[in-house]
Amino acid sequence: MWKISACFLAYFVMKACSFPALNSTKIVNSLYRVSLKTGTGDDCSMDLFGGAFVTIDGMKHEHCQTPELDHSGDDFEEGQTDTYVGEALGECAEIDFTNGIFQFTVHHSGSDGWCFEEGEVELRDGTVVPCIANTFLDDGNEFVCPSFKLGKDEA
Ligand SMILES: [Ca+2]
Ligand SMILES: [Ca+2]
Repeated sequence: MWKISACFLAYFVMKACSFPALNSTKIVNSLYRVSLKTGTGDDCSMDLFGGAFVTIDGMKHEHCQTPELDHSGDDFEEGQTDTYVGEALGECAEIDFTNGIFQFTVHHSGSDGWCFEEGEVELRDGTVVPCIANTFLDDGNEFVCPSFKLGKDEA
């Protein structure tokens, strides 16, 4: 009998303790990954004088902007796909896109032009939004990549 009561007690203690823990584990559907592919050809790569960053617009008008994208290797070389995750995404790694994203925009900065061939963003819920660009960006040009996926249920 004593054993059963102790079990009940332990059960309720565990229940009581687990509630605050569950509440603090908020699932945020933020940006998980950005991948950008650089094309090949004249002036396609970028070095010191060119850069790129991404802005994202959510279905519920959420908005975020990454810092200038920079990973530990040499970014934006011809034919190379650069992938950015974690701290490289700045506030975009925190902002919650609850209903997914409406579009993302790839922005160029600086005076070294860049061949933006294709890109892809991935949210924490696994939604991947691909974008075929095949364009040349220079001097602050931008390219808008629409998302035709309304949500993971419709996919
Ligand atoms: Ca260039
Ligand atoms: Ca780098």
